[in-house]
Amino acid sequence: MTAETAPPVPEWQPTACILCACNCGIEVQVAENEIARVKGDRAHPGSKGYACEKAQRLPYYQRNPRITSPLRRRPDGTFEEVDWDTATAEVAGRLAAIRDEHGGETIFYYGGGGQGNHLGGAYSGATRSALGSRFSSNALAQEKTGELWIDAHMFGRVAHTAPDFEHAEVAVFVGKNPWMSHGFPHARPTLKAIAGDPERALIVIDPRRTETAELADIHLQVKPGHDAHLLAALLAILADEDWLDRAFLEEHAANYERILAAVEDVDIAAYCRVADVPEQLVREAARRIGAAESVSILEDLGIQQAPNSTLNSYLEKLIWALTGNFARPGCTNLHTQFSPNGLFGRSRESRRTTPGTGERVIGGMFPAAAIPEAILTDDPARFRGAIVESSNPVHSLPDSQRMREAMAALDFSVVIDITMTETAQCADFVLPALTQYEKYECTFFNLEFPVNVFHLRAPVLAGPEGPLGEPEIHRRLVRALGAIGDDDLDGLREAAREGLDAYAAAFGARMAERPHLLPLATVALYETLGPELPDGAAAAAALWGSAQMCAASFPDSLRRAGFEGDGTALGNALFEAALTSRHGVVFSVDEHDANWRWIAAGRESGRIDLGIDELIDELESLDWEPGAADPEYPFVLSAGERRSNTAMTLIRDPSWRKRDPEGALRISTADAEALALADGDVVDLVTARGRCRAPVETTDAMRAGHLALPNGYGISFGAGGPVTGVAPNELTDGTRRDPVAGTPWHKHVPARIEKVEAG
Ligand SMILES: Nc1nc2c(c(=O)[nH]1)N[C@H]1C(S)=C(S)[C@@H](COP(=O)(O)OP(=O)(O)OC[C@H]3O[C@@H](n4cnc5c(=O)[nH]c(N)nc54)[C@H](O)[C@@H]3O)O[C@H]1N2
Ligand SMILES: Nc1nc2c(c(=O)[nH]1)N[C@H]1C(S)=C(S)[C@@H](COP(=O)(O)OP(=O)(O)OC[C@H]3O[C@@H](n4cnc5c(=O)[nH]c(N)nc54)[C@H](O)[C@@H]3O)O[C@H]1N2
Ligand code: SF4
Ligand SMILES: [Mo]
Repeated sequence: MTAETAPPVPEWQPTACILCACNCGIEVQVAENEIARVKGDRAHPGSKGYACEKAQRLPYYQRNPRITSPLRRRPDGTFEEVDWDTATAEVAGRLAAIRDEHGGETIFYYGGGGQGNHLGGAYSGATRSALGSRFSSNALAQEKTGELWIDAHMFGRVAHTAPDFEHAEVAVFVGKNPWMSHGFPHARPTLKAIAGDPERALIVIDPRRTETAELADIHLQVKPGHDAHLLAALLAILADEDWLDRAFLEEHAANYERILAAVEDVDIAAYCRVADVPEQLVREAARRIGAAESVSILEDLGIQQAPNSTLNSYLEKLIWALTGNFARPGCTNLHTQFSPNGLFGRSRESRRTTPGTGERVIGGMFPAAAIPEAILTDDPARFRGAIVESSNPVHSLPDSQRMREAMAALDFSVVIDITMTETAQCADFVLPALTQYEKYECTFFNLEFPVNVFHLRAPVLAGPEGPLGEPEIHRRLVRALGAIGDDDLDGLREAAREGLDAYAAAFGARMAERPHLLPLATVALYETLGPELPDGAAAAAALWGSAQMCAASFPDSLRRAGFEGDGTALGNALFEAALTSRHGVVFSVDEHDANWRWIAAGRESGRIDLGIDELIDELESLDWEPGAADPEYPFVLSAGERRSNTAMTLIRDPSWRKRDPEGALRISTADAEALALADGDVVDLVTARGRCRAPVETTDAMRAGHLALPNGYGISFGAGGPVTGVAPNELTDGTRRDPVAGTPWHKHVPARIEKVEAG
């Protein structure tokens, strides 16, 4: 082929990986409207070229079987296609009827974004407000609400922390396997650097010898569900051997007397024994932490979805707090946020409680595991309508069977998704959305310190006819609900044409004049500023409000990142940079002193509050066997382990997995021998809520008595298509959950195994 006839080499286009919350910057080459090649984006200021192997499999996300028309359920249970005008009018009408008869608070909202798509969720606030809906939730209320509740208690207003493993002398992971699940930038190179440096140490607390534990200097192979004992013993040793930073506590902490006394009362030997970890090894870990110049700690699902989960988070945070590993390089730090609602800034408990169960609502999030109970109850405030967006709760909430019953008991439900999910199959209406490579998108998981990054992605593929972006879906619903009047937005578009300064003035004045528009602001921005944004970026209009909020909350941090101006001008500068930086933009840079200013801004004393009486009570009355042993179910099952071939339910084509297509049940070599099981043998896994069949993988990395099933399996490839592997929540029980935050014990499911005889 000559140079003239060779097809042009497609250019590399910047975007991001959406398969975990790291959202590494990537570049893709597109051929025939498909992602053909993927590589890490060196120009991305956060990930700087890093991407793991999963990013290579993103084309499979794009190949999910698509819904291309709104679908309405017929009386016989099947779906029929309807046009958008019919769909919008009927969905708005059905939800409005529930609101008018029972009150908007009986309509709940679930989701609003997966790992990388939070822009749609920003617009959903307008729809919810138009309906008077007050309860919402998402996956965070199955994992992080306990931790967020403690953060809010400790810090007050700016209340979410970032570890700094890049600079930490000692890194500790509690119920977290970052080699597989990531969770912080450059996870694998950072872990290797720590493991390879004799001056630094890696400590892992996990019942399984995970890929991360393989690299560790110290692995505390705790008995499942006994982290509270282990962490309490570790704290007791730190106190007993005088490793606490008393000067730090004196200067910066409050209310630590009672928790210190409780920790000092712990019987170290007995607690190590019940956690089944040698006391000497726990002492070694405590000494390594105590002697270190800097320590960073990260907890995750292994304790957040297990007995005592909120107490575990409290004890985990006390490790760095009592040793003064805060507000310094290599330690825990607070961080800025660029998001529409201060995602983690409002993590306090609200005065609302859940209908039916009366539980806490933390950070505005309804305890996800309690949703079926809040539907299947006689409480007059019970949920009757649901909007589910970018989430698959029938698959991801505990007890799928009960969630299906709950969906069927609703007066009306609508699902907004790209594909026919398990949840969509239970809905009354399904609205098709564009994928994250066909529209403008962004993530609000910007959770880093001292440098924080925001990335607006532009579409790289053309979407099919039919699906819409979520901002447009919400605009139509809000308009159909009549929440924005004909003259409400008059003149704003003209102001936008004059520039952002004129727009800021006009928009501010309109909101002050008509405060009922404030909760509808994202849709108002989309309709007035949106059309004036370059390159069809109307969906990014809501970010103008986020940028203003970010500038108002963190002006010094933005200035250090190079943004200039005061008031709305500073926000405008950030917005323009976010809009035009295709590889992501550094929006804030901080010094470690900022931590103390942020605490002082929300709390006069400027101190970290370490006393949480409710959890100290729980510690003082800790059971030896949390989660109650039942002889009928002698094993503890971790239902939903992260492996290199899992990505929640983002990819449905089973052929994306080159290994382990069925999702093996991991079992210890000792248990396998006792049950005469070999690799590949098929077993029935039985719990109080279900029975599932899976092949086994025997391994000496598991503790005896512990089993693990992967997450993300057990979904169909297209509605009615084949289902591969076990859906973990066919086995779990939503009533087994944390008393403080309601987080379900997915990692601690009592189970038994029955061997399936060949043939
Ligand atoms: N490859 C991949 N990566 C992902 C995801 C994915 O689906 N696939 N999902 C993303 C999401 S949504 C999240 S929230 C994160 C989760 O990331 P992780 O929390 O790291 O993931 P898990 O594998 O579910 O659980 C972590 C560890 O908890 C351990 N564990 C089980 N029981 C106990 C216990 O009683 N005590 C202790 N200490 N540990 C226990 C397990 O052995 C496991 O190694 O991963 C993200 N990254
Ligand atoms: N047993 C057990 N259960 C668990 C866990 C466990 O470890 N064990 N882990 C829990 C955790 S930590 C999490 S985070 C949750 C995850 O559970 P969910 O929050 O339900 O998240 P996903 O499975 O990622 O579902 C994302 C949905 O978004 C859709 N989607 C993708 N892109 C778009 C888009 O651009 N627009 C729209 N509208 N939709 C889109 C996908 O098709 C998919 O249906 O599961 C929880 N459930
Ligand atoms: S670490 Fe997460 S975001 Fe980064 S490439 Fe891997 S799966 Fe994608
Ligand atoms: Mo998660």
